[in-house]
Amino acid sequence: MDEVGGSRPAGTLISSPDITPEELQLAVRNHSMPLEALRYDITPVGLHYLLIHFDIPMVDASGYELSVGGHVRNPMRLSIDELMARPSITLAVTLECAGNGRARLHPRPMSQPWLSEAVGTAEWTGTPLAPILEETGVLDGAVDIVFTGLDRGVQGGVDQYYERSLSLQDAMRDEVLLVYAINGRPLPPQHGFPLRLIVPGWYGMTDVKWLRSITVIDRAFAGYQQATAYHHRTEAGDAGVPVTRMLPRALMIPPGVPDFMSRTRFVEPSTQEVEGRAWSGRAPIVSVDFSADGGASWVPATLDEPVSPYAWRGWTCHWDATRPGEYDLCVRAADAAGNVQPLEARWTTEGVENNAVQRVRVVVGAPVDRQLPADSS
Ligand SMILES: Nc1nc2c(c(=O)[nH]1)N[C@H]1C(S)=C(S)[C@@H](COP(=O)(O)O)O[C@H]1N2
Ligand SMILES: [Mo]
Repeated sequence: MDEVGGSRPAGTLISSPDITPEELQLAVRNHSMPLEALRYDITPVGLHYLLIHFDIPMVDASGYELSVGGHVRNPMRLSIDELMARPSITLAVTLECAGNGRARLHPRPMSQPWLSEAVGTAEWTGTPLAPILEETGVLDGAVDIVFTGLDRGVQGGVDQYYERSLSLQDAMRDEVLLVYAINGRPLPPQHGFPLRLIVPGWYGMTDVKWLRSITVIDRAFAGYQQATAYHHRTEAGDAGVPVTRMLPRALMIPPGVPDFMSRTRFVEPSTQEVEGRAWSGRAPIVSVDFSADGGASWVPATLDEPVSPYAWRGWTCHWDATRPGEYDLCVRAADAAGNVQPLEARWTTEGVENNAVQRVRVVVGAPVDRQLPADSS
C-alpha cells in the first residue's frame, strides 16, 4: 500500500485501476457536480464543481486591490467598490474542467481523477474586461494578457502563483468578465472571492480565481499553467496543442434509483423520459443522440433552448424500458462546427479533453430484496 505524501507527482501514469491515496486527497478537496443536479438550469452554488490547485487564499475585501499594468500607458489599481461601480453584466455560463473524463483513461494520468461530471452552470455577475484594458492604454507590441491569482504552490517542481494568459484579441472579447458574484451572491472563498476572470466557452483553467493582477506583456507568456500544462499531447515531450475552448459533451441524469456502491441504476419496467444537458464552447449544440444499447443504435433527443449563448441546453429522449434486462445507456452531442463526441476515449498525457460519451448501466427489473413502505411505487 502506498502512503499519502508519496512519490507520484502529477504527470505520472498509473496502469492500476485502483485510485491512489494522492488522487483521493485531490478528489475529496475538489468535488464534481452530482449528475442529478443536471436538473437545474442554474446549478446551486454548493453543487457546482470545484477545482483548486493549491490552497484557498483568505482575502480581506477591504484591503483588496486589482492591479492592471505592464505594457500599458496608465497602470491602474481598482478596489472591489470601484469594480462594482462599473457597468455590470450577468451571464449564465457553463464551466467545465479540461480534465473532465481523466479517470477513465488507461493508463491514468496522475492528477485530479474526474469521471464525467466536472461541470456546472452559474449566473456570473461582473464587469467587462475590455473597457478596463482600453482605459489602461495597451501599448503597441502587446502580445499576451497575464492573469495572476493570489494562490501559490508548487507544481511540476515550479513554485508559482496560479497564472494563465489570453491573447490580447481573446481578452478583448465582449463576453470576457471580471466577476464578483455567482447566482446573485458575492463569490464564496472556493470560487475566487473577491474577484475572478470568466472567459465563456473556454475550459475552466482559464477562469483565474482570487485575481490579484492583470499584466500586459510584449511576448508570449511562458508560465507553467500556460506553456507547460494544459496541452493536448499524445507523447511526453511533444510540443502539443494548447487547450482552449470546450469540446461538446452531453450528460444524462441517470434514470431510476442507484445501487449505493456501484451506482448501477434500477428502473421498473416502464417507458422513461431520459433527460440531461449538452454544451460546447466551440459552436452551438446541434444534436444529441441517445442509445440504450451501448452505442450500437441511436435515436435523436429533443433539444430545449440554451440557458444562454454560453450555457448548456437541456435535452430529453423517450426510452422504451419495458423489457427487463441490462442496458448500457449513452448520449452523444454534436456542435455546429462538426465536433462530435467519440465513443472511445482519446488519450492524452495530462488527461485533458476526454469527451468520450457517458455510459450509464441500468437494470430494468426489481432488485432481489425490497424494504419499502407499501405505498411506494
Ligand atoms: N487562482 C486559481 N484559479 C483557478 C484555479 C486555481 O487553482 N487557482 N483552477 C482553475 C481550474 S483548473 C478550473 S477547472 C476552474 C474551476 O473553477 P470553479 O472551482 O469555480 O468551478 O478554476 C480555475 N481557476
Ligand atoms: Mo480545471
